[in-house]
Amino acid sequence: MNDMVTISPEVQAALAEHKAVVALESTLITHGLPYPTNVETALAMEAAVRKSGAVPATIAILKGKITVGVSASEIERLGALPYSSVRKCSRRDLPIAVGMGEDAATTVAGTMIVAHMAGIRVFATGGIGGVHRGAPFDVSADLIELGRTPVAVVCSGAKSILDLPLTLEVLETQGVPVLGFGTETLPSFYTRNSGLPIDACVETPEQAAQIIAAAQKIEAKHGILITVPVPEVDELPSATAEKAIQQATEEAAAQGIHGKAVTPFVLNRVSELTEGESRRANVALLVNNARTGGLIAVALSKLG
Ligand code: PSU
Ligand code: MN
Repeated sequence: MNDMVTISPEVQAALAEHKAVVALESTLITHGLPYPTNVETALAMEAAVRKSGAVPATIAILKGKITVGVSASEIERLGALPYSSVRKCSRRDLPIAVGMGEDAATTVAGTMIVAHMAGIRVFATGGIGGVHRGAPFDVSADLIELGRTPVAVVCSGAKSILDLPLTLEVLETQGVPVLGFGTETLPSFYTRNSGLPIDACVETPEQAAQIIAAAQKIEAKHGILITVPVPEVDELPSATAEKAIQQATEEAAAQGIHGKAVTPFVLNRVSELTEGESRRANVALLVNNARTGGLIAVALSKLG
């Protein structure tokens, strides 16, 4: 194993025994949710993975050390840091954070890279990055990473703050299968159905696991996207979500917010505009995806 990566004893033991492990990211802790909701949610996601019978492995960079299986006390410490003081690490940022000995959070792309280095095949999060509305050259590194790193990402699609049709086009170009877990259409984060068709619908964790195993057997070099709609009771009415997103995106542009600051700004502003409803949906889908990721990882571990 690469000596740049520290793996917790629990995760190490699970990997050695070919048990189910689910990677979890840290950007949603440092940039996606406010304190203390971020810490509570990260711990609730770990608990949901465990309840499904798998071992959670939260990934972050702690004082320059790439860490797989961040402890609860480190999650608490990261979650309480002012978000501007923590680097949001995608592929390009990883060597900077490590080289400079920083505390840093991994995005979907960053977490996929580390999960793959550690031998973890399933990763659960909220939403992947995508192509930004009105800025078709702002393509999240998450999409490119999905095209080149063989990890299955369980999520609620891409945030509806993005241009979803263009996001699907880029995923197609990158060769990434997009599966729906009990759905024929792409979920759009706060809402269950974007109306956009995807590649296949799987009804069970076992079916999802079969596709991950098949990709591995044919030595596919790319990831797989497994999309799970937000639970029905937690869904936002799509007109409410749409209106808030539209306004938040316009405000971001007007304030000159760009690059990796856009997503955290818009998530926060949408929550203000919906009086916290969007944040409740976000937390609910995160925990549900962690649970589902756990079930898929368990099914995959049974296939060898
Ligand atoms: N899911 C959430 N909240 C988040 C994210 C995912 O519920 O904050 C993060 C992920 O780390 C993802 C990032 O990689 O948002 C996308 O950022 P960008 O659009 O800048 O690529
Ligand atoms: Mn972006």
